[in-house]
Amino acid sequence: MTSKKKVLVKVVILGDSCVGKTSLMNQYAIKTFSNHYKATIGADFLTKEVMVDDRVVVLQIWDTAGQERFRSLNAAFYRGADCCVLVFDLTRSDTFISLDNWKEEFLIQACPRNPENFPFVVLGNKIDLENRQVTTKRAQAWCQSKNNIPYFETSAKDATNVEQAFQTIACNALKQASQVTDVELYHDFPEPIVFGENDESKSSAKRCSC
Ligand code: G3D
Ligand code: MG
Repeated sequence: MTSKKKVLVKVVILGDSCVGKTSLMNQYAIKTFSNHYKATIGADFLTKEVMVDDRVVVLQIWDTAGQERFRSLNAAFYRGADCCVLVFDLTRSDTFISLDNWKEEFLIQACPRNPENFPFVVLGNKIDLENRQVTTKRAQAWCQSKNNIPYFETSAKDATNVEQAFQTIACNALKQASQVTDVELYHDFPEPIVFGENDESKSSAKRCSC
């Protein structure tokens, strides 16, 4: 087995229960959506490789195992994160209002070196549903007021904007991780981890640019 130098970045996904965090991660990393999905099962994170400019980035995406319901996430969940994805449900304005708390909780727990410039990305999920309660304008205004956080409206169900959102997440996580010294940044990894059955998901890495 050959070994390549790759950059590992950690991404955490936060937001109220049932907004679609696990479904988004699965849609991106495994390209599946299950209407019957009930809870987060198994591993604490998934990994997926992407090309950002000329670098292979291993995105380590951390999802909660349902503890967000009790606001009792372990400190290890937040530690060392390079990007935080805040998810709300476009059909439930209470989940949008919660973003302030999730952002604050992240900054308290993760304690990043430069909290003002820490990269967040906001996803308004379930765009495929009709009964929306949060307008694009309202969500964009919130993001702009928080130092211009990138905003995407997504559907984990039909994959709308999921790839695009995670490309931005990967780019911003890499920029954040690049502020760490190269010694800390580079890791030796075996050949790509493969998800899914189809040929597309077996290709080693997706390409994007910042
Ligand atoms: P969570 O991880 O944030 O708690 P889940 O959320 O990913 O478990 O999703 C919660 C419910 O929302 C699930 O429905 C899931 O199928 C649904 N869901 C997630 N994303 C979308 C989306 O983009 N569109 C639609 N229409 N539904 C979505 P159930 O019924 O299994 O609880
Ligand atoms: Mg979940």
